[in-house]
Amino acid sequence: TTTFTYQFESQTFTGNVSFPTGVFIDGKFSAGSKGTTIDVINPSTGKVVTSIAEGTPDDVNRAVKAAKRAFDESWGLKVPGSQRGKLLNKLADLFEQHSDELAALEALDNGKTFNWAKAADVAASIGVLRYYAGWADKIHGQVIETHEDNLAYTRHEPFGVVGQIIPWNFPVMMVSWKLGPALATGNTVILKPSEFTPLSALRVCSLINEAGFPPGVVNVVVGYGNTVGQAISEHLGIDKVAFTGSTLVGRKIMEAAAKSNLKNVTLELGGKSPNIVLNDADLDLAINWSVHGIFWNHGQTCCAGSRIYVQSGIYDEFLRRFTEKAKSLKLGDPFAKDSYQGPQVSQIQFDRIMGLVDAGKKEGATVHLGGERHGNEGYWIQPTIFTDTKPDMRIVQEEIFGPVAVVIKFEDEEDALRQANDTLYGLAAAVFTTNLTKGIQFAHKLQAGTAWVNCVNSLQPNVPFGGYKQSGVGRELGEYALQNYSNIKSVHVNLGQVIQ
Ligand code: TXE
Repeated sequence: TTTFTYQFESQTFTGNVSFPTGVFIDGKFSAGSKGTTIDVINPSTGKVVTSIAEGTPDDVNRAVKAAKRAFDESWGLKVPGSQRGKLLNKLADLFEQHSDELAALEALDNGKTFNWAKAADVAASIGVLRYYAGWADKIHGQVIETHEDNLAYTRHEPFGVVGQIIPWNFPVMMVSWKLGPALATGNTVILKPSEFTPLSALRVCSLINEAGFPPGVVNVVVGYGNTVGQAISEHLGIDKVAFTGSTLVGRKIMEAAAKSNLKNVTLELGGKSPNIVLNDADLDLAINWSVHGIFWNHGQTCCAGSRIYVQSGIYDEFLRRFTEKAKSLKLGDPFAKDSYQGPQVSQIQFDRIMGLVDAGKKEGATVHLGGERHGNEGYWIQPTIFTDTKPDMRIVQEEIFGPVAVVIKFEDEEDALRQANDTLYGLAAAVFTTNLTKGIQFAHKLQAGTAWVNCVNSLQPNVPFGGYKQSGVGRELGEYALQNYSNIKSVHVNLGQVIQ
């Protein structure tokens, strides 16, 4: 096992972070079964910051054994919900104590700014862990009245061992979204962080031990998607898999689950969220939120408002002021106080985004702002705005997952709704209007799992989040997420019915 040590300096945090890395199984760190490593790259510079152990399908097998043993002996329904809640709260306390470190690790291997990582990602993670800590002793079934000679009731039982595969855009937040409901309901976990952003999840492993979770309750195996991710999806000893990532990989996971043991699958996938601004919108509000919607987290947000439909009466003014605001966003060192935008996460994502920007140019859209790389090292991209698009252009249909907006003029509200819903995706949608009745009518007609009126990106631990159409299956957050992690058992007890 190795230790990662790094000296961070930012306006709000200066310190040494040092923690063991490796494959985390049964409460211990070790090398992966092949003894190989994965380089962790700082996307601001493109340089390697450390190497961590590469997990393998053999390591997944080991983790499944540990998780199964933990489930049978020291977790699941063996442990009262109040105790599971206590440990989740302890973990939240430790997240709080180490929030600077966790935010610094996000800035280092993801490239998001330290300040946002701390104020949004880490703070939201703490909120989610506490929310599910509160649920842990409030999970129960129902007594169902049938007839006098029968007692019927349901139990909400954990699945057992669950696999969780998470992406790189919100590394630590996805750890909390996944662990919170899975542990509250009594499951044990094998978590696979993204190979691009493993550091915060590896730091969390030590916090899990410190919180006092029994060994094997949480196991973390960092590895590649087509090895470790695939092994989790098809493992016969894993009873459920939860995934956040691309629609392409979500499909593979569902297929692997179908071909193996028909494990329960929940998916949180991509999006191409529409953001509709009506003539009567409060323009300051609409512009500020719209900028946040697409440029926050460098556009690497599954619910990013990447298609902005603006009604003709305000189109010119909206575009002018939206562009001014986008221009004013400061690209810079993720650890600097005034930086808003850092680099994209990886060379692969940089190339994918620039490929789509080029497709937009070739297909005849106008580059109204940006459209080029920023600087000459790392994976930085200028905030980019396209206009004069056509509905079938790739930049209008495909998830770009970068700081790239398309701004589209419309006349008629029905037409805006039709265009907004003309997508394979259905994760989120927003509408800006001062007419609340109209806002609510739009919210009801938009085909999306989340509809925002006069805001975007609003997520709360107690409000469910998930996709319509090809944006996903199942819901995370809120009480609804507990269903993702519970098997419902019906019990019938005969109280005197006689059969001849
Ligand atoms: O995601 P992948 P990528 C979208 C976004 C982005 C695109 C590609 O559009 O441009 O996906 O990103 C693991 N079996 N989103 O390629 O591959 C992988 O190791 C099992 C939206 O990085 O889906 C990682 O842990 N697992 C999204 C996780 O899947 C596999 C967030 C996500 O990576 C696997 C990220 C396999 N065969 C990207 N292949 C969102 N919903 O927020 C890969 N993985």
